[in-house]
Amino acid sequence: MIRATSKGFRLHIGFFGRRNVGKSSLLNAITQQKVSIVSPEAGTTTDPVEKPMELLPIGPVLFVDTAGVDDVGALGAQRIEKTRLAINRTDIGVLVCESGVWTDFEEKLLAELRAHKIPVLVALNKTDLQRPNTEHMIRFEQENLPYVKLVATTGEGMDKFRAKLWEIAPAESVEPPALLRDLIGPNETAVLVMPIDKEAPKGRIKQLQAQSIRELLDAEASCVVVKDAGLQRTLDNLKTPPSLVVTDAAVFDQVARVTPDSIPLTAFSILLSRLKGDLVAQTRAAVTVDSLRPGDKVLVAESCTHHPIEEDIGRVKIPRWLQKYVGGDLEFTTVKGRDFPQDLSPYKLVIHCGACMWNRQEMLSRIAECHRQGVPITNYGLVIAYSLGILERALEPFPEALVAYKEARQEQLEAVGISSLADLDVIEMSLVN
Ligand SMILES: Nc1nc2c(ncn2[C@@H]2O[C@H](COP(=O)(O)OP(=O)(O)OP(=O)(O)O)[C@@H](O)[C@H]2O)c(=O)[nH]1
Ligand code: SF4
Ligand SMILES: [Mg+2]
Repeated sequence: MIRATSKGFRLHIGFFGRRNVGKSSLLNAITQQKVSIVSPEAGTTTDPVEKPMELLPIGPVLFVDTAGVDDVGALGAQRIEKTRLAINRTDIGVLVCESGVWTDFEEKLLAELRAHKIPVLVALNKTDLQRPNTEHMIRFEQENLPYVKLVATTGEGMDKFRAKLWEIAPAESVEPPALLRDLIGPNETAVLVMPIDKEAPKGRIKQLQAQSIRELLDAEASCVVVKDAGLQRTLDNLKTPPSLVVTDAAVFDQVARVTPDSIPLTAFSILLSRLKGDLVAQTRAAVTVDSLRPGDKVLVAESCTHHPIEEDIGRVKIPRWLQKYVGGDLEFTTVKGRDFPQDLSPYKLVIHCGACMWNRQEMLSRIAECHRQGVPITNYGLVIAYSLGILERALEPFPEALVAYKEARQEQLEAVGISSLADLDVIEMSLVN
């Protein structure tokens, strides 16, 4: 069974504003359902309320209604914090305000959304009670800030609201970037290696795997899906070698051993780094593994919560491979979902899962936060491939990342006094001999 579009592939549209301006009323008006509680009391919405919907012509979206940013008291501060976290995953920000009213709160929210490079639509609500202020509208026009006049309680202005959302929707939402369809041509074959371990969802395949199959079909390519144990037999049986092998990173080492060097090989999580994160930056971060020393702290972050299995990739396999590479014990901390430490200074490296459940904006926000604090952030597949000595191979399908990898390696070598990769080959050869 393949489920409906997961959250990670929906355009996230967040409603932000002061309390009582009509954010929840607007959510109910656009969805034509009573999704969020509405009341004249300020502070009705406490936790973000999410509603997935098919919004034509945009497609699958996720509306997120939030708590007002002018909330008060200790609880209020926690609610505001949750609203701030919602900004991290917002693709379009709807700044809801009462017609004719524009305070410091609206100004700061606008600055915050802009700082995140989020397209903003100002919703001037309650226009039945007060006319919009002309000066405000002149300012919006001068700043090219789109706005729309609404009465959320009656649904007035909703068509214009929908049209404006479509106007400012990022190009990516119209033509979603490729997971792997650009890596393979018509009539070619890709082999997808999917171990069915205890972590695999019961009776179905993961959304990411389903999307991979769909993209290969869209590319008029053939797709062979195998478990890791069946890979050798499959490769032996194929008359023409596949143009690409994509594996779950948990079995990267076995798959790399079985797949001939002439066949391009990568991992699902590396595809995810390109789709949801920043493959070049996360590749560079993988190389910083060389500066890890025994005793260093490493943060492993997963975007979703799942029950870890015995040979869990984040808790067991990555620590095992990485400690072997570093030659000593490292101190690992694992976090899940949105529980991410605010202070990253204790950590030398952050290793993130592919974030298949998240939209790109949320993963990019997390990467930006790590960069702001000067802590490198890489990804499961990249760090596994690096510690197994196969990252260069795994990056061959991605020329830009491959260049970044070689540059980063060169910089690392220079830092330890070896002038080129060729010199390193000579040193490694003489060590082997
Ligand atoms: N007259 C009028 N009242 C509105 C309009 N939109 C919302 N309201 C009313 O304003 C009050 C607050 O609406 P909500 O939708 O709960 O506002 P909110 O921004 O979600 O409020 P919090 O969850 O407390 O932050 C309710 O009494 C609504 O009926 C509108 O366009 N016109
Ligand atoms: S841990 Fe990350 S990559 Fe794995 S399923 Fe959860 S969100 Fe997706
Ligand atoms: Mg509300």
